Amino acid sequence: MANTGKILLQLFVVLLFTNHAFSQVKDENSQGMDEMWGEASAVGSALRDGKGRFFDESNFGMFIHWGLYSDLAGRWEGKTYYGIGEWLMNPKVANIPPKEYQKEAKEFNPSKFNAKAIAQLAKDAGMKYIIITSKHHDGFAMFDSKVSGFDIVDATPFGRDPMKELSAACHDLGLGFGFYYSHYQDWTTPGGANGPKINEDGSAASFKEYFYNKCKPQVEEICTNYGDIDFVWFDTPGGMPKEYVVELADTVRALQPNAMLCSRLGYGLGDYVSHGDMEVPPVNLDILWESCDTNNDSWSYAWYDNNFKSPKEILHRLISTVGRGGTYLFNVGPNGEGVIPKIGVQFLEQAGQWIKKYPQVVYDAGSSPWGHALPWGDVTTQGNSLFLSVFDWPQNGKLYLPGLETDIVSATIIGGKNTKELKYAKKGNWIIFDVPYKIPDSPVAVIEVKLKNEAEVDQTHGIYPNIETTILTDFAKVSDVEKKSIRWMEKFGEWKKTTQVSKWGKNGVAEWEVDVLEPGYYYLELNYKGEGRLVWGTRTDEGILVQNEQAATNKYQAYPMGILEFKTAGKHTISVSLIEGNPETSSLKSLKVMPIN
Ligand code: JFZ
Repeated sequence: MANTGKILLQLFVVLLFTNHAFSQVKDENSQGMDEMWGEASAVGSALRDGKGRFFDESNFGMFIHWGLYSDLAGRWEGKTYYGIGEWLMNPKVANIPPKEYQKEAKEFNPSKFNAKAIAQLAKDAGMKYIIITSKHHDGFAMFDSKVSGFDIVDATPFGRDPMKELSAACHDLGLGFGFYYSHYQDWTTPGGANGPKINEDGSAASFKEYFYNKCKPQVEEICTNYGDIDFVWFDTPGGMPKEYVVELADTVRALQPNAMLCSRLGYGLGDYVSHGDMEVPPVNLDILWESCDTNNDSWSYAWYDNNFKSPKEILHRLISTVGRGGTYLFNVGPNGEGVIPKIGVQFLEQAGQWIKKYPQVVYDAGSSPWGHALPWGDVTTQGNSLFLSVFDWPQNGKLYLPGLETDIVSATIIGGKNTKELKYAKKGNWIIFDVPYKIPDSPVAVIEVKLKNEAEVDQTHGIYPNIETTILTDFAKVSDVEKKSIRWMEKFGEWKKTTQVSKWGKNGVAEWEVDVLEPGYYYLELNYKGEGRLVWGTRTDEGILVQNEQAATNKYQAYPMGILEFKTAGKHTISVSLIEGNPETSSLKSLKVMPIN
């Protein structure tokens, strides 16, 4: 892709991540969650100034959600509330009155908290820094705060400052350290967003009072009492008046000039963009950004939540994030005793053991010249070397790579004693590597491809002879339709996001260019939602038409359409149109092309 085209695409993608286009979840008592988030943009000078280098090179950090809610563990008065645990007291969840919630502090005694063990886990997992919740939306300070009695030292039997211990442990191990701080929302402090509307004395509470009596002085505390910090991670600024955001940013920059601020500070004043969808974006972004994700389903500990991401899944999301040009901030949730659940610990340690063998794949690695994930895995780079991380090892002894235009010097399976030079051949726009039938390393094998020069790649999506290809509408050229990004919650607090094509006009079409290695028959599936039964037509530039009717529901789902034939190898176009169905509500998400064997 030409550079300007690439930048425009990236700009477009950044715009998609701002909240304005998204449907809103409204609530009478409090602002909708979408409105709270604010925009996702950043000033973008941090890397030029050198300040952003540590963030940019690390590529992997630990996020920790830990607070009073961790002790409640997703349960209130005997009833379990599923969804993100740190929102337990919110009216949308258990609706706990602030006074009653505050009383819970007396029960909170995380006596098994071991800062050294947590910092060591981060290090063993291959993470370079820790960012932990100093105060979440519930208003409870997990540090020694002189400006609020609702903090872990004053209000609990524990009486220690775990943030002192954790910041010290990180500094000792050479890890970076930073704080999450909910600057706008404070659900137990009068005047905080979505907090009590009246003060103790019955007078009307103002945000100004909350800001000057609690928020700003606490931010001064976290920026003063814990040595040098590398991050301040503010959150959910949507609706916060700009003057306060500016004042808070100035406060942090004066006290901690090297701390990186994430975009959730608000008003584009952060140093890097934070995406919060527990997801890896589909397209490379050429800005400083991070994807935050969690190791199970909730951010904070919940007693029932053991849906931990496997070591392979952790590595896949990490490497794909790095492949897209970002940094992966991966969350764990210690419980009310201060302990991270065992399965989560084991999986992180296993992922870390793999990273120790392949540090060059992750740290300071460049993004994928393909600009998007490949069906078998993802690509990261160092100089003229490509690292192909193969998550789905081929069964037929061939690994296929489309679009590489630079000459290859060598291709080698790396990873200790399994090192093996590979034979390869060129066919059309494709490189075909001869690989062993058995996966050379588990859970992920890596092939280093040394190139003569920096990689030049034709980013066209390939149609592979041995693995299915899913192509999102993000990559479609469209006309006479609406293409937009939407997001929605399934489980409470777990956001899903997709780009969709809907509002089909008379000539409405979504079109993809693909590169076919082997002509022949392929199954075609479309992923869509809508009402009733829909008829879709899929055409190729060779005059092949696959037209079929299938059901539709209000959730995205894949449906088989039939067999698509490519008569010749090489570049083709695939165009999808809605033939019958409600043109407003019929929405297409992606297509899938699968080899038949
Ligand atoms: C926020 C918090 O409300 C949540 O409790 C957690 O701390 C998470 C890391 O951040 O939730 C968000 C905020 C923004 C997005 C998603 C979840 N977002 O922009 O997609």
